[in-house]
Amino acid sequence: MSITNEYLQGLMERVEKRNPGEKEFHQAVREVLESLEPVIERHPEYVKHGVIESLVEPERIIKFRVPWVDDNGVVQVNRGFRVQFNSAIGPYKGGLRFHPSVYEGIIKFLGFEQIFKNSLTGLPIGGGKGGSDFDPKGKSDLEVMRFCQSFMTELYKHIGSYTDIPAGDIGVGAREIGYLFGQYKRISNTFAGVLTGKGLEYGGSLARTEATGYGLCYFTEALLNDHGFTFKGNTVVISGSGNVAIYATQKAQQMGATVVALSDSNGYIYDPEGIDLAVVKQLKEVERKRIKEYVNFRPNAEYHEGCRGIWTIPCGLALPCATQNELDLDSAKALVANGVKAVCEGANMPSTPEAIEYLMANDVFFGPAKASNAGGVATSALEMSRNSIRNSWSFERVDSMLREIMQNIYKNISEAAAEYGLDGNLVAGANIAGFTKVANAMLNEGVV
Ligand code: NDP
Ligand code: 2IT
Repeated sequence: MSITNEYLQGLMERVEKRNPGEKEFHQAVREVLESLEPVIERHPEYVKHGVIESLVEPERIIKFRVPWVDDNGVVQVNRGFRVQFNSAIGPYKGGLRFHPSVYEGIIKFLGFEQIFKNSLTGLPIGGGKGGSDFDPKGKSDLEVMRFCQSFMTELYKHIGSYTDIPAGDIGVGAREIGYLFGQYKRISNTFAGVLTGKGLEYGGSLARTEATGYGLCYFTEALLNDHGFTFKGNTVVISGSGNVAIYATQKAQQMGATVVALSDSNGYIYDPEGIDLAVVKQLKEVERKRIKEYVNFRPNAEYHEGCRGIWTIPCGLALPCATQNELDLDSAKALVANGVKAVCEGANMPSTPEAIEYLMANDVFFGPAKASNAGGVATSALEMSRNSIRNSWSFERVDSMLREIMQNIYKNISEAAAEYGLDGNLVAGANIAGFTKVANAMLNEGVV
């Protein structure tokens, strides 16, 4: 697909010029602008009032130095970011990513997509994202703690439970959120729900750990059911072996599927008898080891170096849950050749535009990240609401709300696609439905 509308074409050119070198951000904006062509034909008021022009420009970008001292007493200096993208429908909300590949373009793409995703949850949360080029891999707990304390020493000035509420993402899990929360509390003298994904002892929500992976499966289930299929009996390939991948595996197994593969940034494991999740959890959540070690516990499993080969494994369902652009055109061709039925995204923007086009052209049901991985942030919003009320809900209650939210997202984006004559195009449906609510809020609040 390409942008044909002259106004949107001009806007895309301005975005590329104003944000040079930020290719992930360009990719995310281009996909949304492509989807909005039929919307602005029907609603010229969005153009007249500069809504889309405003939407592609973050409300605020905070960029800061993060100095910390390693275990050898040497000073290390990283970069911290928080992109407060859009607060039309609620306070900025979105995760923090700690990974050496992080730069402004990655945080902007994630923050931009978060606007639409958060809108789709139906809950009052705006879009934001943050992070650092710090690499938690191989660092001691004390080094991670010192880094988190330094990061929060600057970030705390810009966040708050009614302003901006960060959470986890790649490289930021329960340990990091704990250290960040502790430092926020210490220097602000406030015990507030300013982060989500907190430990259960200090205001966290049951089922938040599981929420993104479970939500992905609930969304996929809704999509499959709509076409007369279920998870049961399917072979599933899931990339990654972090928070999202682990709980997607757990739910897919509970739903009667066989998950046969997982990966990390070095390679993938193939276990034709089905992944033993207890082994994966011990290796990844407790010991923080590489996925390669899995074969030491499962003699019939294989380990292969390199990530992309995972998509050559025959499967009915593929759930990319690692990182952006991990599923390219060749991967999509391999999946189609092996008869894949559906691809639903657990990671943010894991499929390249060419891969998405190929999958959809070959009648593969495709669930875009903004919709299919929204369960994590939706449950974060439930955590925020409980923190305001100062109580908590049971696991079962949160889980059943999550399932309902994911079913509603599927229904709403399908209807939005159909409304514009794009039946079954969930990429367009998610972008249009997510956009409409935010755009109307911007119009009502006054865009200038
Ligand atoms: P984790 O840090 O828990 O796990 C990330 C996984 O992805 C690891 O297995 C990691 O391997 C792999 N990975 C990371 N970077 C790369 C890379 N450049 N190439 C190949 N593999 C890579 O993160 P999450 O599970 O939380 O996040 C996974 C994805 O899901 C991300 O795209 C994130 O933005 C998205 N997401 C997360 C949500 C959440 O609630 N946590 C919510 C919605 C989306 P390795 O250990 O080798 O780095
Ligand atoms: O990409 C995402 O939606 C997340 N990393 C979760 C964000 C959140 O605020 O829970």
